[in-house]
Amino acid sequence: MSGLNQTPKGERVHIALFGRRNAGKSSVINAITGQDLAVVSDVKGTTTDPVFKAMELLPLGPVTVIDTPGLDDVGELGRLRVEKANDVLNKTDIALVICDITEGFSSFEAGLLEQIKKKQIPYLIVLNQADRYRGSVQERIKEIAEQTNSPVLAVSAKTKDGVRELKEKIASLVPDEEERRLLGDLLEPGDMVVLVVPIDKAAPKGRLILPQQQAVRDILDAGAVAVVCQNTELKQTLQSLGKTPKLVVTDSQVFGQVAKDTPQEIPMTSFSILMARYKGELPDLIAGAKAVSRLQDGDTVLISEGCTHHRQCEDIGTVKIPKWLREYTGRDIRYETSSGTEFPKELSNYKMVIHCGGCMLNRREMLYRTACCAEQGVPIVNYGILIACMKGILPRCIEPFADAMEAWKQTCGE
Ligand SMILES: Nc1nc2c(ncn2[C@@H]2O[C@H](COP(=O)(O)OP(=O)(O)O)[C@@H](O)[C@H]2O)c(=O)[nH]1
Ligand SMILES: [Mg+2]
Repeated sequence: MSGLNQTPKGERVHIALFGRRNAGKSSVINAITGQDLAVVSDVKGTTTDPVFKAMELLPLGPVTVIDTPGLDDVGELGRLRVEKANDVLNKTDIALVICDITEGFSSFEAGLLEQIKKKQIPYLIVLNQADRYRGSVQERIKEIAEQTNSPVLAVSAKTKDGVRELKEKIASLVPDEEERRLLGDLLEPGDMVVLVVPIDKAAPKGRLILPQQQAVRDILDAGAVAVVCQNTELKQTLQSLGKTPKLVVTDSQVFGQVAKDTPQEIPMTSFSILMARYKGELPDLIAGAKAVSRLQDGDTVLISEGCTHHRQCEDIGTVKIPKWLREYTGRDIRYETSSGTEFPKELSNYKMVIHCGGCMLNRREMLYRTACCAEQGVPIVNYGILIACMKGILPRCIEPFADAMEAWKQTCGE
């Protein structure tokens, strides 16, 4: 269990359970994890907010299980719950639709299924409370599978019948995405990468932040060598290496100085550009950077951060970026902010969205946010790309990535 909390939330497969109140969603979670984590209640509608739980789910490994409130509630509270559950769908990798086997599949579940299918989320219909069913469970499975044209499984959260099969089925649903790497795909064994990590007031005490840790790990996984130094030591470090590094990766905040201190022939990029590529589509974000030069006085810009309690980004989003944008554009821009799992649905009032690197969000969520922006015609860019753009060094930072260079030439390079 000790390794459990060490897989960052943004890296875990997110499994969400949906269904009517009292179908047994919370009970099923308890049954598959073998732990009493979720609130089970005889009173309808106890769970009011989606509950996110990190856990080890064999044979799958570390996952985040999301217990959603019952969705069939009426009235104001019910509507709120439905909305929240829809938000959950935007970060769901695998959806389980839980129904009471006796009650079966109604138009309510059908509506839910439609949403899930529209978002192309792998899913499974789980008929729970099989211990209470009076007829043939096998017949019931067949009937509902035909009715829904979907994979169906029966379980009893109470007796644990079918629970092992359910866990195996969930594991088989994990999307087989090509494995994405932060930077390992750019490296050969034996390559050297210099990571520039400034230690300033904003740096957390006693540790490195997530993108830095992940970069070190990915370099090691590639059989390459990571050299970590502060920006103040970069020049000297490069001189003493005895070998030309394959890449220099720097924190965005010291971009300017690092670009100066890194000889032109050494490819250079930033942690946030690596993260943008890892979590989303780099070319889309590059295209978004162009919007900066079109900003006018009085325009509103949304600054969106993926984390709520990791304060290290705060100062960048609320203080530094507005200040730099003011200097760069000379415009009087208005800012609104969003943070955590909240992302506004209505974006048309914003001239652009400036997003953090998204190290706390999963790729599905980042792609969803990018798609929301695209749908409403609002350009989106992230911190690192914006900063590089304002400092005029964006082309250099994306040189290692052909598709991003192409997007740059097509849009920003005009
Ligand atoms: N007999 C039986 N009761 C169950 C089963 N699963 C859940 N329940 C009961 O159904 C009620 C609602 O369960 P709960 O997990 O809170 O449902 P939720 O609202 O979907 O999260 C509780 O009283 C549970 O004990 C099951 O497999 N068999
Ligand atoms: Mg519940």
